[in-house]
Amino acid sequence: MKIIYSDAHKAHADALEMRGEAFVPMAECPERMEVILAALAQAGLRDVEAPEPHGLAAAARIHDPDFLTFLETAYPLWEKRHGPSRAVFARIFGMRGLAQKPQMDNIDAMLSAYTFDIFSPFVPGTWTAIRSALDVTLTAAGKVQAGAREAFALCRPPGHHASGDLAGGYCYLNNAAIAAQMLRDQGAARVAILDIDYHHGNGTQRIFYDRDDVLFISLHGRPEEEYPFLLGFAHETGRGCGEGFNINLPMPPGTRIDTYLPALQDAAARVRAYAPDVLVLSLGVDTFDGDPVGGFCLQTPDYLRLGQVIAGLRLPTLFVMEGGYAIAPLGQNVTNVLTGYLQG
Ligand code: SP5
Ligand code: ZN
Repeated sequence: MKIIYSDAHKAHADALEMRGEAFVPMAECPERMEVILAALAQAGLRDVEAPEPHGLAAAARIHDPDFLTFLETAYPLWEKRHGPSRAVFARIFGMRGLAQKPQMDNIDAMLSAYTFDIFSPFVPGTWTAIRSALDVTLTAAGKVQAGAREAFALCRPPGHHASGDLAGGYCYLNNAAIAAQMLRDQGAARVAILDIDYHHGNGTQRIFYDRDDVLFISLHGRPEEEYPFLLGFAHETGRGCGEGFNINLPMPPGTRIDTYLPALQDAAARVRAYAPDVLVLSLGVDTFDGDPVGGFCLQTPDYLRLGQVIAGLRLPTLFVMEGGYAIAPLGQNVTNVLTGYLQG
């Protein structure tokens, strides 16, 4: 399995997030990639390649041009106006229904317009890391497009909470969505995105909600009690010609493999019925028992079974890294999905 990876993500580091009433180091940290790489190598998955540099054209197919400018200029604009900061984020959020465009030199207004929570902070290296995740994802997508059976985009920051013009939930660019669109643009008639991160992929859902050429299926913690709260309900099934092509499979807190696996098999059956040319797998392992940000109870060996179900689809598969924050077992959990897939 080709693994695409770049060290450039390390520039997005030392940020803070709110946990309870305190600011703590962000769970979405550079060490995540280190432990994943180490566990992959241990398992013999050593075919690691650097990404090719890509421009922003593929990202612009999904994201608003002013939003891209915002991501690039957020930290420097903040520093110019307010001085250095450990974690730049909004104090005020967009006011519903006004649809005001921010002035693109007013960082306070831009943060209000282009973020939906305080979990996507900007530090000096954030844009560098965002670009590297884009390059990693597009390079891996290119391998699949060129005929590879599978490829793994080992990237951060993750992407599935980000939509066309909103960052949030550790996410800035929606890597998986950009890859899916790129695969469509390069000739795939239908693309399925299967999102197994613990959190609902609200950004990806929103991006493809009105479309029937990209099927989106998400397994996640119920929005009644879990982030992002406002989206991810089972009754959200798509709109217009996209009706029936958005599938949410929410599950209760404490969900174990005996509940999870049938839901995943259900999802796999829906993917099979759709008969896509290619599968994009939003790979989060924050479903792990003991993940500091998640609320499910999957165990390390369970991830082999997840990989086997995905393999059973026999589709060209692009794995794109999303969440997973329990550092010690993270590497093995990710590796098990991939080895389960390779054995399946
Ligand atoms: C990509 C990804 O996994 N993003 C997750 C963003 C979640 N951020 C919100 C964190 C809310 C903290 N809830 C703590 C629950 C402890 N069980
Ligand atoms: Zn997550």
